[in-house]
Amino acid sequence: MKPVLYAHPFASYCWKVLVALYENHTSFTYRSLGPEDPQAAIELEALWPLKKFPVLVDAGQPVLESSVIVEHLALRHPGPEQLIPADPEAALEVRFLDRYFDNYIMTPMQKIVTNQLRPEDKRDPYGVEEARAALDTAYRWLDGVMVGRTWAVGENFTLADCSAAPSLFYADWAHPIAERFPQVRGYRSRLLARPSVVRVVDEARPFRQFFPLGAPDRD
Ligand SMILES: N[C@@H](CCC(=O)N[C@@H](CS)C(=O)NCC(=O)O)C(=O)O
Repeated sequence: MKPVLYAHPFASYCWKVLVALYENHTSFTYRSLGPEDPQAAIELEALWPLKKFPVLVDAGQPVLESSVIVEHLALRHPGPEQLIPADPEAALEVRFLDRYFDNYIMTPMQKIVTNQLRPEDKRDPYGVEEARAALDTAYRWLDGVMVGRTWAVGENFTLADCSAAPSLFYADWAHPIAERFPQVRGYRSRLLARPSVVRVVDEARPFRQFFPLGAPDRD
């Protein structure tokens, strides 16, 4: 039986898993969490009361959290792209960078975006200022790391790149990656040229009008 993915095409954490699925041409059933399938949201809540997505159901078992889903796919549905290296030391670096993109790029990016969704009198400009400063620090550190690397941990595309793609895509929209970070800008461009990422970006295009800060006319 094919795994079932509850996800939305515009949702950043869903991209992480979709990129992994597309990298390995893994067959799955896509339950899109939109008005066209209200039952999908009901099922999601029954699977995961926190209602966070993506959620994968494989062989009848829910698999929760995007990074764990990618690890699960690598174990149960391996393909030509080894998204978790066999070498345990290399795997540690991949997992660290996956955490880096989630915690230090995605989280401050989401702070800026969700602030915009709040009623005007409930916004948090100081928190947004802090998030922008945190992103600049995260870009600066990553700029040093990416010198001489094609992908996050070297020459092979991994889980860390699956995380980097959505986090750098949307972070650059929320708080542009400055020209003084050429390695990060170059890495983002390489990610956006990767066929699996081209596919998720294209699938998300119809929803760009809903980007709370206004989507830029690029990418
Ligand atoms: N740590 C979770 C984060 C998932 C997450 O925050 N997903 C967003 C969509 S990108 C979501 O569920 N948003 C709806 C909500 O927060 O209620 C993961 O890695 O799967």
